[in-house]
Amino acid sequence: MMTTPAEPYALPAEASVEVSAEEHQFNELIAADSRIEPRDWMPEAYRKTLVRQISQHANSEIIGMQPEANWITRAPSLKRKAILMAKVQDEAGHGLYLYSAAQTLGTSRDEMTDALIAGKARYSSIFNYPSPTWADMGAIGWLVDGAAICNQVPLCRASYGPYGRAMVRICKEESFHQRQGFEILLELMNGTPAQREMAQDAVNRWYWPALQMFGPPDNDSPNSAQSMAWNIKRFSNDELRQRFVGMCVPQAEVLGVTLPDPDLRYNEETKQYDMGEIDWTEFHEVLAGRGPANARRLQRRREAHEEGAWVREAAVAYARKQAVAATAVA
Ligand code: FAQ
Repeated sequence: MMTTPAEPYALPAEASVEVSAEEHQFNELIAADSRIEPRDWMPEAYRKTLVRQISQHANSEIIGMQPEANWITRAPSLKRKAILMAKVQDEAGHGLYLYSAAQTLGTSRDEMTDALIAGKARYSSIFNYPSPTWADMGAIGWLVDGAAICNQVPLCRASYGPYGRAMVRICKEESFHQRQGFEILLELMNGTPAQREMAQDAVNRWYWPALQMFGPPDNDSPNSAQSMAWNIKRFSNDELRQRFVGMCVPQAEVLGVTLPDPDLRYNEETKQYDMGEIDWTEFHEVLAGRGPANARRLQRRREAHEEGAWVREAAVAYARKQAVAATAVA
């Protein structure tokens, strides 16, 4: 047993706490900004935080397929349809990498799926908004994937190895998603007055929910401090939100759209954009299940799960058959 003078997570300054050798090693790895792997010992609270964040993230990717899947059959051209299908399939893949990363922490995919379809698990607030027009495909790609990249690039350096490595691939694909959304909006903004109006309307509806994706303000974010001390999160919710707004402004100028915040202005002193008040009441309503599309999203997820039961059964039967065949050969 030994004592550690500098713990990576908050302890009273004068506390002298006995920690086990394995906990000491964990602390050293975090302090050295190294990776924690599934074989390594980790505090239960670290494991729990990761399962919480990674499973919510996986759920978001899976539920996040719905607003765009809504437009696959109605995409305005074959090319647009092919691109949109590829994007929605990418989101399914992201969900799978993330569920796999969470499984390395000892939580089964079935547990995570059951919690999601029972309405007990979180997923990102952003996917509880409807996508009534084609321009929503542009706004989702530009703003939602844009916010996702801003939030997720730092997660490529998350201290938990399987999560950080999954994020590297996810971020590459999200970059393509963001560009395709930007390009849809650009084409609409170069189109007819009705198309320009449709693009602006979509930006108006998605801008504020996209800012809410970064989570509550820092002074109301119970998990941030500990997650940052453990090198899971690298920046606070407000820092990333601010960075995102700074990225959106010049891109909105290129597009010719107006960001729907009358208080948005550059502050020469801080060298950042001051922004208007975010509607946190709306955010909490959506988190409580009372957003515009929460019920519909969960209902669809449940149906898809039930409709896919035969595929799971067939896969299990096939695996059994393969195992029997392998034993027979051996
Ligand atoms: N929605 O203490 P904090 C995507 C919850 S993927 C719902 O600040 P934390 C790709 C939070 O869980 C989008 N809940 O929490 C795509 C916590 O509740 P809990 C998903 C939210 O974890 C694009 C409570 O509030 N991305 O878009 C939200 O330190 C297009 C207190 O919050 C990720 O999941 C929210 N917006 O920070 C797919 C990224 N914000 O668990 C398809 C990874 C907060 O205590 C189409 N996650 N909450 O009951 C993260 O970076 C973090 O978990 C945050 C929240 C930043 C989301």
